[in-house]
Amino acid sequence: MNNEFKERLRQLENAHLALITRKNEKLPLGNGIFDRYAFPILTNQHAPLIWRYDLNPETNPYLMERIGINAALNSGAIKFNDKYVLVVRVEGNDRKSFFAIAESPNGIDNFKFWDYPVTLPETDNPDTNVYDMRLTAHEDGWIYGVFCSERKDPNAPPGDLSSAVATAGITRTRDLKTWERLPDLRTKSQQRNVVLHPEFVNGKYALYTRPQDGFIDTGSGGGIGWALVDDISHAEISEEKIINFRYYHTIKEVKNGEGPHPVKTPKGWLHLAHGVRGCAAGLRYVLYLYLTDLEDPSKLIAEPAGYFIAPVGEEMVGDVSNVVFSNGWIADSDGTVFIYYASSDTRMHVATSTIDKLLDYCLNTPADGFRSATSVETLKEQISRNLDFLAGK
Ligand code: M1P
Repeated sequence: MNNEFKERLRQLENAHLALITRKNEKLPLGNGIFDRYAFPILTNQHAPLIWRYDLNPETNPYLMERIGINAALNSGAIKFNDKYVLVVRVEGNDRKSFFAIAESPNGIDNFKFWDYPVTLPETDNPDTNVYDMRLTAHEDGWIYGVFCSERKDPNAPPGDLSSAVATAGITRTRDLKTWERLPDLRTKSQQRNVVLHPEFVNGKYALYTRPQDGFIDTGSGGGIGWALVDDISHAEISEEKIINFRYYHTIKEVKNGEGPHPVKTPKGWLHLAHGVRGCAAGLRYVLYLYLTDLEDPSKLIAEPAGYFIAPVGEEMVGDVSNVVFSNGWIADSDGTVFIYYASSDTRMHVATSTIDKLLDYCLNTPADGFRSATSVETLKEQISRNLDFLAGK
């Protein structure tokens, strides 16, 4: 090993260790609903050196990166063996995504990837790309991972190398190490953002869906759907109903999708979702919350107007700019909620809140009145209440 190689390796190792052990800090003076943190929790640079470099000076004398990692994004999340565990969508420089596990002792920093990525079995129809896994520890005892499986559109005309078909792939595990692949979800339309509800409903598996006409466009797909399935090992949707609609001139005008599975709270099922609208800069993705009935998780009971989290600062820029996306959160037994979100399809962040705060936000933030005039009326009511209060009435 020559000195130059040795010195470069030493510097790479020091920089990597410093990055993955950096302490994260809660940013001061948030909006009272949730707190942001100073640093992303995972980036492409968090990927282990043993993934990216051939460390043998005989075969890599210049210590070049051999397998580049482009991004660490949309991660499923679960508390497992007392660790905060993410199933990260890692995207290589070759544009292929795969899943890899990163764990942290405290949920806000020191996330470290396991040595090997997830070996996800294929079906008879191999996936071209897999991404955005939602994890569900189901009451049947398995941990399920439902993800998007993307394949080239078999009906694309010759020369069209972009058209794709999105399907929900289903896998399950008990230890996050060995994964069993089940047949893909059978459904009439294309599907992304499919999420398994953690409890049986009427003795059946319940899925949040997002029916869409095309790979990017949801077309006539009206929003977040709900479907019951008899057998998860041969999951087929015969009936789907929309439970969270898209509306004109809202943050989810173009499309929306369920995030991770909802959290059960004393006041209902708390849902995190993404909403998409179009603008001159392209699509803008933000996160929003809604609450559904404890007895009937498909029944909406509250939905604040507008977004819960939108991209700010460096979050606004990346491979696909102006995007925040979440498919993982962890609710701890003390009521703390760790919200894991990706910015601009590039890096992962954490925000923290509590069940009490998120319920207060859902139940007491004004709903959308769908017109400028109704927004002004809502604002005037609050101003007037505040002025009365400040005047001591
Ligand atoms: O690029 C933003 C997001 O676009 C897609 O979201 P949706 O399914 O709502 O269209 C997904 O590909 C997602 O991975 C990505 O972050």
